[in-house]
Amino acid sequence: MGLEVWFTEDQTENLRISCRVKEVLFSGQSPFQQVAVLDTVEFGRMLVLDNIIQTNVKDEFVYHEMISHVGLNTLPNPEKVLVIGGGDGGTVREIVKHDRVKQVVLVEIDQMVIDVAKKFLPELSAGFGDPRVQILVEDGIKHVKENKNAYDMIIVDSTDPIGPAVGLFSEEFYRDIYESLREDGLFVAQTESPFFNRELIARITATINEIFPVTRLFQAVVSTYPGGYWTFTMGSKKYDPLAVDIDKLPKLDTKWYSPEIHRAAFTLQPFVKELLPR
Ligand code: AG3
Repeated sequence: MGLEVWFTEDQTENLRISCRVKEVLFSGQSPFQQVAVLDTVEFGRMLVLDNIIQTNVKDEFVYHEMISHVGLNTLPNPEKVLVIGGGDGGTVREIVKHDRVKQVVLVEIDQMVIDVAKKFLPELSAGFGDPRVQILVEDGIKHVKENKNAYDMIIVDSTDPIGPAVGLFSEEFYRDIYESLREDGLFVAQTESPFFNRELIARITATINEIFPVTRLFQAVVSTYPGGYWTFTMGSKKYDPLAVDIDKLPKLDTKWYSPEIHRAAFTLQPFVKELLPR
């Protein structure tokens, strides 16, 4: 038997996930974080930031489809879309599947993430070549502050609420997002695990509920994230994702999202429901 090399993420102080590694394709320190691309036996190529699994070519479709299509299909006319974070490109790849989208702005703080995605994760970064896509390497918090009434949809495709991403989970940021959206806009953020981040989800949904007329929590299964069960939170100024006529949704080439899933993703188990504001 050959040499065994394993990568381990500490998902909590008391829980770890390990993946057998075939090869370390890239490892480098950016001004913001440790950036690595691993070729793993189980999940194929995997992006790891500060030793936290971000995405991999095997299960990435779940997260990227859900963070994009649920919101896009809630809006009648999502012309201009902003992605904050998401430097791997998976979210942009899903957004450009919609003909109604005329412009996508990706604001990623770390150039190194974009570079390694282009080089090692072409399946994800493919959308960067679409002529509607503009990439800005800057701070997303600053960008929303400086661009008022500018977007139909904003997607917060962030890392966990530690280090550089803390501000992307703050009340001030959600208020700036509200201002950065057009009058009938909405936003979707990844909001962690209902097993391990219960206070966070309760706080976020309560905060968004104070700022936006419509607050919705939805879920999907992401096998490499803590608990394997993940949430997304939507704040909307006008449109309710549950009021969408799912029989009229556009046909999309997807592997997780579907009209039925658009509806079903909002069906929450009691232990998740109890996190929502009453
Ligand atoms: N964003 C990371 C979600 C959080 C994963 N957390 C964890 N593994 N502890 C994913 C970025 C993909 N575009």
